[in-house]
Amino acid sequence: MNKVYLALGTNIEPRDVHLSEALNLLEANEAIVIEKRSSIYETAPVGYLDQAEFLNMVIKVQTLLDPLALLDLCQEIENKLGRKREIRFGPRTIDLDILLYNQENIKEDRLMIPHPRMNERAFVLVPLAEIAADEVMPNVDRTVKDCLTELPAEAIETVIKWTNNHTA
Ligand code: PH2
Ligand code: MG
Ligand code: MG
Repeated sequence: MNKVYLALGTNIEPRDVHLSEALNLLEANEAIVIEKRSSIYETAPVGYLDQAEFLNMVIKVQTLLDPLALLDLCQEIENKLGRKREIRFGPRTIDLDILLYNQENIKEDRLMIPHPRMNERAFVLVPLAEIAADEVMPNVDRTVKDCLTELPAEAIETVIKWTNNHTA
């Protein structure tokens, strides 16, 4: 079995429905078991600023899929949920990113693991630290918790636990 962390992000409504559908589709795959999930966070957009706020979360999965097969599955789920690739870093119904795959460092045309931008992103490190604070990032040999403390407080403050206030 392989231990993997995945990040989920969405900023097109209904955002919480897109998260649940992505989790259901992952779990429907017999080669994947979701072991842990972080809280859902509402986060300010990073990279391309003129867009709506995101919901982000991180999950831990056990899987028999190799990294590229897992990437294929993630992209298939993104497509099923109506993902359009228009603006880089722009609005999306769902984004599924592989953050860590065991302790492997992978550099292929289609896939880099650890995810190349995760260390700078509070919307990834805050939920990841909630479920995996002591996990080591094999590209920098430091724990998630340590990487998180290097981010500016202003960035961490834009990542806020989200609760669904919209159900009757
Ligand atoms: N994803 C991006 C670009 N910017 N900002 C937030 N807050 N959350 C995201 O998931 C996100 C982003 C590209 O994947
Ligand atoms: Mg992404
Ligand atoms: Mg992506």
